[in-house]
Amino acid sequence: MYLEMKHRTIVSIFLALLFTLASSDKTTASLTNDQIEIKFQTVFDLLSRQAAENVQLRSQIVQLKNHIEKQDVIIEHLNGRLDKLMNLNSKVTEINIKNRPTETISKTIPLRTCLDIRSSDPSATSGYYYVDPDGQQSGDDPIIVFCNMTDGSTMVPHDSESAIQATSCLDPGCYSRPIIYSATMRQMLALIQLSQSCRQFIAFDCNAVPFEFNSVPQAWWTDRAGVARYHWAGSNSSVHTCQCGLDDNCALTSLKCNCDSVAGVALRDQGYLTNQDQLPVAQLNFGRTIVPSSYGVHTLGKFECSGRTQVSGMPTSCADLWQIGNTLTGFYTIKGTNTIQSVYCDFTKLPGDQGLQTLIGDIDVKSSNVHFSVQLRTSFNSANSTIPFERVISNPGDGLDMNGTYTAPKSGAYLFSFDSLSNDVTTNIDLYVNNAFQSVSSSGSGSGAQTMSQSVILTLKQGDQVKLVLRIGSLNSGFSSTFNGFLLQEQLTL
Ligand SMILES: [Ca+2]
Repeated sequence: MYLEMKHRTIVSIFLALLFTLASSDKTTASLTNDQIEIKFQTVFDLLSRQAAENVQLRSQIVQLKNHIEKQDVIIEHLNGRLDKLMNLNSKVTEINIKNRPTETISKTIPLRTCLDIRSSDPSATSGYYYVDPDGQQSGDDPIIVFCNMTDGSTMVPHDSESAIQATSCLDPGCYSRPIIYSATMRQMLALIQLSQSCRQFIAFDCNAVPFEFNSVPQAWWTDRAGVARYHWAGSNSSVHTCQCGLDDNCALTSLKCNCDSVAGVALRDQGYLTNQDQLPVAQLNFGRTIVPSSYGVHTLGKFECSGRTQVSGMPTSCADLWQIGNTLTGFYTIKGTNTIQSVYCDFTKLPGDQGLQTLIGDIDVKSSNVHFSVQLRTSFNSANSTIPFERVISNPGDGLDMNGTYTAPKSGAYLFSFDSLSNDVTTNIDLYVNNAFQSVSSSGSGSGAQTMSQSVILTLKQGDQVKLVLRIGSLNSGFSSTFNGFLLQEQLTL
């Protein structure tokens, strides 16, 4: 369009010039033939240059068309690759679903660890599964992990498992690589709580790229709390070391890592980080990779946990209840010290978190019915003798024998009370526990019968014996003396 307009403009100028020359007698008359020829020549030169320019522009248009066609081919190729990637992604998803055990598909209730899956289905094969370490219907959504069914370990994938070369830079830790896991930190913390041990493999292929140079750290990894760590194997975070340092077989015996030798040859450090108070690795930092021939390539394994913490015996805390599968917040019963306790468990928290457990109190639980109530039928005045209570109102378990001695069937706190009617003499009744004096009930020496009573709470062990002894005086007949006792709170043997 632009060319066409330009061409038309030139032609119009040419025609206007001809018209001017032809129509103006004065102009025609005033111009010589030579002058006219020069003007015509100028116009023809202008047209010739314009024609050449048109040819050049047409060539550029052709080039642009070719370029656009090439771009279309590239776009078509990229669309094809995108389709392939999408197909691959859908196949991976399909494989993951197929690898899930039947029960998780049919019930959509993922188990908590791979070990749990293997326990529920010993034929389950290694692959990707959904698990929910912090419990179903609680906390975070289920996560997808790789289950190694050989040992039942649960392996959490992340975005930095392949070998990745650190980009070149000079300063310590100038290269930084945050690790993005397929699970939330809460789910990984729950997995740690459920597991006997956790670890993470890390390898560094190096050529003149040290972890530490002239005692200055050049590289570190960051733990889950954001703390920089300088050990590359084991669990001891107080030292800078690699596996060869732990094994005492590094390239230079004076150093603790092969790569720290800064030799111009390919070296490798690798090992497992095992401190589960620090794992998983949250970030990697390397530096001093600026030398043209140097390189550092890191490889970080999945975060893997194995084994299952066990709760032996009865649960004694909300943490125990969580370990054995309770994950819904609410009131629960746990074993206390010789008692049964009611607690409130807030399972939005994990074991180790503040506020997981709130003690409500002891629950009044007795392992059996323990009480007695007996009466004296006849008058009794044998000094320093155990008072026999012949009439038994209640005595489950036969704790009180016919001689008047009560043997505690359970350990715990007991309430004893006795009420008597003395004859008109001074009367003292002593209470003994295992033949040791504990308390006395007395009546004065006034005329006529007098009432006397006492109550006492005693903590007894199973088998302790309690009896009432008439020290002096006389007790009235006719069921006017009563001896009662019952177990207030049992010291449970759990
Ligand atoms: Ca959950």
